[in-house]
Amino acid sequence: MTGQFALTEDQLAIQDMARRFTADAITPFAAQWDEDHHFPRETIKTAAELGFAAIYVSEASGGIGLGRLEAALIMEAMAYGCPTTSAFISIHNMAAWMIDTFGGDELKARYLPDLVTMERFASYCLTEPGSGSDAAALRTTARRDGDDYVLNGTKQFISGGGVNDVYVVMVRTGEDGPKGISCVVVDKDTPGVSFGAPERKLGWNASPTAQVIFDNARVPVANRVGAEGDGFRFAMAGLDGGRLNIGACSLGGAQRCLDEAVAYVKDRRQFGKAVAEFQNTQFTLADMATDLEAARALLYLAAAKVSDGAPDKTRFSAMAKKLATDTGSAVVDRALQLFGGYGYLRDYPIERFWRDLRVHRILEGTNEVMRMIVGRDLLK
Ligand code: FAD
Ligand code: 2MC
Repeated sequence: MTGQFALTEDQLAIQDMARRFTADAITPFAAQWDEDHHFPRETIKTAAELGFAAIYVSEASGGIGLGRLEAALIMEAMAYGCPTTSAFISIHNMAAWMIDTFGGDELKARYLPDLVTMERFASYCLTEPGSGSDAAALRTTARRDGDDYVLNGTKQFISGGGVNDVYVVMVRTGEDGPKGISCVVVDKDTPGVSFGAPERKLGWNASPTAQVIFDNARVPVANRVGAEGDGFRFAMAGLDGGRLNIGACSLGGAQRCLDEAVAYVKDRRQFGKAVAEFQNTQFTLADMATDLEAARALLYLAAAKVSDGAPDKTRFSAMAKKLATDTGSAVVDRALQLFGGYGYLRDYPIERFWRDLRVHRILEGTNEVMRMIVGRDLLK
């Protein structure tokens, strides 16, 4: 990258720091975390020491106050070792950013000091059993009773459900549709809050996923983020950044598999020569690298737009999430093919990335929803 497309010295430094952290603390252990379904709490807390728990939380609130491109660089670097862990940290960042950006001073003072250090971990709770893509149809209610809200309902597929300490929850306080939704912060130990069994998944094994269930859970009105009725807008604004990060996690994971494939085909011999010498191999690698760079370029542009608050930021975030996650899966799949049967074995990292990246096309808005967002914006 040169000229206007070059990363700055500061961006290169943060990327280098994230890469070194990944090489030391994530890459050597990620396969075992996947195998054991181990949630690497201590490693994630170490990331917080580098500021990675509050990348775009303001410095006034204890964050490192960086932009979305810097966040993407960090997520991409950590996903080179483990996309699941990187995405887990992204979700915490999204929740912390929502409190910092839309919360009042008292709420921020109560929650952010522990979130920026990851003394406490945060989840983002939008999805419900009956409302996934149609998120504005959510039915978890928060009924006002004096100085409290009383919450009833179930959140589905919550990353960190049951292990995290703080839940940023979208609830219905008013009419049907997006305008009746508010956002409240709920502590894990609130009476009436319980969790479903950990979901058994294809991938993302290092990241626990569970239902979060509210049964007459009393939450102080003071825990509301911003005004009543603004919760859906906050949730969507959070996802503008979250989707960039998920895209970046796909890029990082796919880059790892491309690098592994380049090394493998030089070493593996068939028909008396290295697999790298077949033109099919060279063309496949060329396509993988080209597609990855194209997706990366769009993602970095979208990240700059979200940082700048550009009018088309939501459309660009959706386009970048779709392209990066589709491309990431396709690149990893081609890497697996180049490994032949060995790519299918757990002895090599490719199959783990194949499983982990698959869900990026579904969560934080399916890629069909991303196309809906883009299409609507083009036609409005
Ligand atoms: P559905 O909405 O039922 O979709 C089913 C299919 O229909 C999809 O292919 C979808 O694209 C398609 N479809 C739906 N509507 C349309 C349409 N209008 N046009 C065309 N196609 C359409 N959620 C959270 O809130 N917090 C989390 O931390 C979280 N973590 C997750 C972790 C994992 C491992 C997983 C699997 C999910 C997680 N989710 C989380 C939920 C995730 O965001 C949803 O699964 C996702 O938004 C899709 O919702 P759904 O599963 O209900 O699918
Ligand atoms: N930023 C700010 N406001 C936004 C926004 C954004 N990015 N997107 C929408 N809004 C506002 C919008 O302006 C409107 O307000 P107003 O009427 O005042 O103008 C309001 O929100 C409603 O928006 P829509 O009319 O677009 O709502 P609709 O219900 O038609 O569709 C859709 C919204 C489909 C885009 C949304 O439901 C969606 O993103 N669905 C996918 C759900 C999803 O992404 N879930 C992810 C869960 S988290 C996860 O998976 C994790 C792993 C953490």
